[in-house]
Amino acid sequence: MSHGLFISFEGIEGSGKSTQLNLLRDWLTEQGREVVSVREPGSTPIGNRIRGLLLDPSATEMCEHTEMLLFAAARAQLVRQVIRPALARGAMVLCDRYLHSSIAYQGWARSLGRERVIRVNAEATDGLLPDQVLLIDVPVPVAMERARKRAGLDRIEQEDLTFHEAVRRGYLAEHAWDPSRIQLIDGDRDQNSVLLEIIERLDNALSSPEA
Ligand code: T5A
Repeated sequence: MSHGLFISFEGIEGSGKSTQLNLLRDWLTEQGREVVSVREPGSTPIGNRIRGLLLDPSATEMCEHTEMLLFAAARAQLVRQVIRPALARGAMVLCDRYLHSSIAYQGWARSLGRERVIRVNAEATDGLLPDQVLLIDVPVPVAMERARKRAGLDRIEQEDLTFHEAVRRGYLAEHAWDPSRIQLIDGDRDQNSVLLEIIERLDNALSSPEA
């Protein structure tokens, strides 16, 4: 069975990961590759319903465990309905957030612990890990300034600076833990420079016979 390449984009809100995902998708499509792009939570009808609940600013009573399990539930659906079938036919899958968001946000910033989040998600994803994780890193004040320009903040965006700093520290700790899978990319530059670095970093993975 052929196996495509699975790449996730990670970073705090406003880091520019969705922008980079779209730029990379367009670049890969121009190269004639089949690209499937998805975002978390969401990208399936069930996942979108779970997304509505997770990001609803009025759902203030939601506890950390419920939050972790709802993200994992949306992921379980996405893996089985979209990601696995796409990889099985040899497509490239670009995912805007995946497991490492849960590790950074719920594991680190909500203090549930990385091991617990990894355990729960091993079941949800059936052990499917991205081949490469692109961590777009930007200082929190820069990212918040970018995010502020948009209308309305969702439930998680409304958290204070301390929370977002904890998320960023979590991501950087995960990079230190697994530097060959989690590529650290400086996102505090113009969009094209960031894209060029991403393409350079993916060079080996893109030229492997499986990609
Ligand atoms: N979450 C998610 C968890 O807690 N656990 C989980 O397991 C998962 C999967 C999802 C929320 O859920 C949380 C994390 C999130 O809080 P979302 O609505 O999907 O929320 O939002 P985000 O993924 O956070 O996406 P954002 O749009 O907020 O941030 P991005 O994707 O990092 O930023 P982007 O690309 O949209 O850019 C933001 C702005 O900056 C500009 C863009 O034009 C845009 O205006 N920009 C730049 N400006 C200057 N220089 C650059 N290099 C720029 N790049 C982009």
